[in-house]
Amino acid sequence: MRGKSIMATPPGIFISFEGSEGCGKSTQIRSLRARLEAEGGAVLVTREPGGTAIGEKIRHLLQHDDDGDAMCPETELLLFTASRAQLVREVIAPALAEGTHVLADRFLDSTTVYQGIARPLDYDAVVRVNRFAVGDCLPDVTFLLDMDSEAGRARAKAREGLRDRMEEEPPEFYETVRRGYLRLAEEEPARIRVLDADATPEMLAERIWKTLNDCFPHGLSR
Ligand code: T5A
Repeated sequence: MRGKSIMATPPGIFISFEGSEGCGKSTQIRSLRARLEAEGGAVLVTREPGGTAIGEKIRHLLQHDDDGDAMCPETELLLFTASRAQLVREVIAPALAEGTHVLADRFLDSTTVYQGIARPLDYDAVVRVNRFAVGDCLPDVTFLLDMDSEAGRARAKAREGLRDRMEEEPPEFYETVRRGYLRLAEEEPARIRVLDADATPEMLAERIWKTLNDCFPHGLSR
């Protein structure tokens, strides 16, 4: 039982959210955070790239800095995974160890799909670099919010914001991303749960909550 001083604190649950641009990850993370906190859970939200001082600098270079235009795919891969390596050791692993649930807005599946499938890089090499960066810190559950990639981009573009280099690819790139995610979900159906992101935010939130309760029938502590 959580909170008994004579017992070790059970680790938090690690939940990642994946999908192409504008699929609603941040919206669902906000809902789930509120629900978990209402149940008394401690919750940490992370976003990638970023989430540490080093990671935020990498994020700027990867997404917003005009110097990033010259970036080759190998450098892009190493920067995304460098940001994640720092986030895992500085933030995610310590939080899980003290019993905090972690909700990650993107994690290693983003790299597998964007760099390993959509970019012209060797897939097996990307998987190896990915695993090296995170060690044994892997999500317990991943929600893949799946929707038409152009409809998702239209949602994302409707918002004002900084220039994002990663959102300037041709439509085929994002279609490849979508198919790549679905392929991963077929390979790992126990971890990656696919949800139709065209549903209303409220319906999606209910499906996420039900799935989590099915995955952790004895409560959201272990
Ligand atoms: N990347 C990232 C890599 O290439 N490799 C990697 O390893 C990693 C980690 C990150 C970029 O970097 C790439 C992938 C990305 O290109 P980002 O700035 O973090 O980019 O942006 P995204 O992750 O793409 O997220 P977005 O902020 O664009 O979208 P979200 O969080 O999925 O969506 P959200 O919740 O902000 O919603 C978008 C809009 O849709 C509405 C919301 O109100 C909002 O206006 N909305 C809905 N509308 C209708 N129905 C629903 N169900 C809705 N849910 C939300």
